[in-house]
Amino acid sequence: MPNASARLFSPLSIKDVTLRNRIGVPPMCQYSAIDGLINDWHRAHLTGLARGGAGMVVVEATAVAPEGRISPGCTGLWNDVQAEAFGPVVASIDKAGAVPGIQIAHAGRKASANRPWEGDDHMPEGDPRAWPTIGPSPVAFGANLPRVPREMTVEDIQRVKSDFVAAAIRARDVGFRWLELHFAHGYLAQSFFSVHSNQRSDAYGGSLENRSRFLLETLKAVREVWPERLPLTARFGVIEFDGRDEETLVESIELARGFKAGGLDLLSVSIGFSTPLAKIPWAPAFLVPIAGRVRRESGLLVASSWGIDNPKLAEEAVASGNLDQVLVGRAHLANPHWPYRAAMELGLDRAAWTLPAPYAHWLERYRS
Ligand code: 8CM
Repeated sequence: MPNASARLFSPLSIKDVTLRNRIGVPPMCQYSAIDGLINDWHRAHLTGLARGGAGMVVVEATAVAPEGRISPGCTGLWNDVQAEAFGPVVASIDKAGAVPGIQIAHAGRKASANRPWEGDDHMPEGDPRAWPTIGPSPVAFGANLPRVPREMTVEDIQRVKSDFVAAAIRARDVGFRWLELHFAHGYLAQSFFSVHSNQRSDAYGGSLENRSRFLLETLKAVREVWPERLPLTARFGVIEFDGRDEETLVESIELARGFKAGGLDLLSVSIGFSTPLAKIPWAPAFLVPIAGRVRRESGLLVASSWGIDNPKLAEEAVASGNLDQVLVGRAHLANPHWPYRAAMELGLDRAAWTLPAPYAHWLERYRS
């Protein structure tokens, strides 16, 4: 008997937004923008993913300030010209039946790097394309990212928070219906939370409460401008795999409860990437049980990713109650029609005509 009731293909409603299934495309940097402007490469890429059937497509880490870009090729949302360039991208994702989302980000001490195919390392300080980096403390990440950031003043902290707010307003006004705050992967927000990068002795460092402050204040400020009826989410690294994992997880779950109280609608559970010394136990879907624990102990809806390229693992992650949404990244690069393949593998090939909905539903949209 075909499994005609796969949980992976059940809709997910959050406030006024309904995703046609539990498959999401997480933000994936293309390093192909000039001056932060999104272009036709991104539009073709993101539209392809949207028409492939995912319920949601999130635009790559988009910088809230020029110095917050990971590389010179990152997209930005720090001015109105950039915002305007997003218009056709949003319309195109939307028309293909996926909910258009965007991740807004500040790369902190990991900013000012070469693109992956240029070395994925910090541009040398004398490089005319490089810019000075900032962070909670003057501590470098190390390894390929050796540059020491300038310690942020409280004025810097206020400015970056208002940069997040301004970017959220632009994202709202250009029609995005899903906003993700990049609080993960060792970038600025995660670096406030992590003891690997935060050695401050003021209100933004030290205790769990203080290390959480930048993240909770940014969430609160963005929540005030992001429409109440639209999902506000964050990606956050709940664990580092640095040998103090239980302690970090307990702290992360406490922060996740704070996120929930602060109006977050869903947490994208990821890895901290705060130290090059981490020993990450890569394996298919290895983060799913950890995300499930965060879900149970925080009461938040959760999504997660990492090595979920097998449809049966994706289905199991939802059916087991560990994830509300499965983020399929690299497998989507390999096959933008991954949801269709998943439907076939899960025995839903008949239903597939209506379910990743794209094919019928998408044509319906193009008829007008
Ligand atoms: C690139 C940019 C931003 C991110 C990223 C990457 C690559 C891998 C990853 O996260 O895990 O958050």
